[in-house]
Amino acid sequence: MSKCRVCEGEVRKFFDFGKQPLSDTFLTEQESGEAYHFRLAVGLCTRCTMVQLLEEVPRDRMFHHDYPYHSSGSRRMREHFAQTARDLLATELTGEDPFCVEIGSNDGVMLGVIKDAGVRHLGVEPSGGVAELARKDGVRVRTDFFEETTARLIAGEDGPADVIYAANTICHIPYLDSIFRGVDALLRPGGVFVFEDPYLGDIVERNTFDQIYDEHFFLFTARSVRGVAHRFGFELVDVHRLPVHGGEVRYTIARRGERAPSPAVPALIAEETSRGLAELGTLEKLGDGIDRICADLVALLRDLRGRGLSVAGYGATAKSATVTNYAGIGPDLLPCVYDTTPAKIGRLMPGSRIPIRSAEEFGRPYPDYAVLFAWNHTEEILAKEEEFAAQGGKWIVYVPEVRVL
Ligand code: DWN
Ligand code: SAH
Ligand code: ZN
Repeated sequence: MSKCRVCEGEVRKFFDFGKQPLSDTFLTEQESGEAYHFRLAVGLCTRCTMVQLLEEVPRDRMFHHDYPYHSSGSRRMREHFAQTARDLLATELTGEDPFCVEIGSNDGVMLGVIKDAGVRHLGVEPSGGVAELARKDGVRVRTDFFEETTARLIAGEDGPADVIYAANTICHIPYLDSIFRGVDALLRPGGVFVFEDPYLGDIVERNTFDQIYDEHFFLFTARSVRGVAHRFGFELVDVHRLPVHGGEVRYTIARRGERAPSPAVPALIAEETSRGLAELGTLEKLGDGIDRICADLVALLRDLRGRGLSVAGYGATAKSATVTNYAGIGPDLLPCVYDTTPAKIGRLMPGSRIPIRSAEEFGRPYPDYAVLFAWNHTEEILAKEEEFAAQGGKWIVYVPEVRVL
């Protein structure tokens, strides 16, 4: 039995992927296969309904100078964050000399737009390499983990924040108590804490089990977020479903009593209840889908290889580590994966040790089939690589089920 990271209640496991490598550690050919492994298992807190991993990976093993993910690698995500910045500027950053803090600002994709508007800002980003990229664009960044102590230091140096924003970061942080105490120390009265993360409702609906990996410690629902906010004197005052990264929710949180909650909050929680998202039985059914998808994908790859057809992967995503390692897909079934990220090219996929090549080499020559590991960027990638399909190439997707497009 494992204890809930939020309320110390009992966490009941509903799926176990066994030992897994870190999803964003890309070794070179020369480095041995003896990489760090941890047990990737996920469960539901029977008391506060928070869905979470059972084992925590030490944060410095994941988020360090060489963290490879660049948020700006997708055009759609650049547009999404530019729109987010414009919305925050128009709604929350309207007072005199407003101040915006972003937790997990990565390469500055969102804060760059806040900076261009001439608004005071600060990114808090422990991964030094991506923080440096943001600085090169003129974004102010503190290379640090956001937590209570950091928040108090920022409040002392820069004063209170009008908005504290985070995308795809709060679900990465097991120590939510320190986060909320930090937000309380830094947020001005009447300010908001806004964050967006993958939504358990979408993961269950579309079988996107590869959203489960080391960095995604929590899989949130409106109900579980409302609960954790409440514990620390805050209130969930708004929710918005977002189409990015396969389905997310943006949560708006204010100090209790400061803002009236939108009807969207109880409406989404009622929907979650009717779908049984806080019931072990519902979540256990995910497992049937995971095993079926992995078996179908391996069978398809074996069949294609057996017929002498060439297959490659597209997008060395963090998510794909869960798929390749749980399904047992190695270079024999999938000889290489193409990706645009400089820090991944020429290295090996975690665990499976499948070589990664530059996406520029994708057409030299095209494989017969390509597994779209970056399925959350389907529209963007299919448009960019239209020549692949035009020349008879076929895309393989595996969520919500294995399918040749
Ligand atoms: O939560 C997280 C999200 C925001 O980013 C982090 N924990 C880690 C990371 O997860 P991911 O690696 O699964 O994210 P993406 O955005 O699905 O990764 C896309 C990958 O595909 C990148 O390595 C870049 C690559 N790519 C590409 O080669 N060609 C992406 C696009 C759009 C392309 O056209
Ligand atoms: N916000 C970006 C990056 C998401 S990747 C986007 O949506 O694309 C997650 C980021 O969170 C990484 O850049 C990682 O270094 C950062 N991170 C992890 N723990 C953190 C913490 N305690 N405080 C601030 N950033 C953190
Ligand atoms: Zn709990």
